[in-house]
Amino acid sequence: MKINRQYIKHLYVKQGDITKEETDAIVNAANPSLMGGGGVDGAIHGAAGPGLLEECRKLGGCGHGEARITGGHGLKAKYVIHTPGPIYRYGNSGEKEILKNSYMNSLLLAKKNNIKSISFPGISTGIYGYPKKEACEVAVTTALEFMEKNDYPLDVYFVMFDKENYQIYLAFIESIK
Ligand code: AR6
Repeated sequence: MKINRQYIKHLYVKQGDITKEETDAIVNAANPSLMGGGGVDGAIHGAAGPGLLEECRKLGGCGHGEARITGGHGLKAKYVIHTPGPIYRYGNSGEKEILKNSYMNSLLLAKKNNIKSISFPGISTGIYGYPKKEACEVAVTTALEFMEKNDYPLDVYFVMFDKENYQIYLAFIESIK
């Protein structure tokens, strides 16, 4: 795995509730309907209020690994980027590629909208069942690859709800420094 160390200083790891973040954008681990759900999706819609669902309804859905952007409505973040990650089965159905696409497409949308700071949850590591350590490696390496390829060093916050994920991110980033 090739690591681009130059951009590691733009990565931050936090433990907490992503709906409280004040970055320009927060990312929602959505499902393809974009009509809300459980987990972080439910928390984001709950905190943003009904205007978010109304805006999402007009988008007409989103494939796994793709991303869509809306306003933040009642959130502190100006934007929400919605991306359905892969549903993890046995790891041999393209899950890694789809997860990478979720991070890459979210970051490309961030660049397109001049977003300078973004918060990600651990996409697919809840209800969708992706193994946490493997998901962390995809998240971190894709963020670094994005910054290098696009020469767009935005601040990327990984906001982990659970302690296990938080510690996995801290350890992985430390290990690649
Ligand atoms: N802030 C940050 N992270 C959170 C929060 C929060 N408030 N709440 C949960 N997490 P999940 P998925 C973490 O299940 O696996 C929804 O129903 C959680 O601990 O929310 O991508 C959608 O509509 C976990 O590490 O998303 C889809 O149907 C991570 O967020 C499906 O779940 C992702 O867990 C998507 O499943």
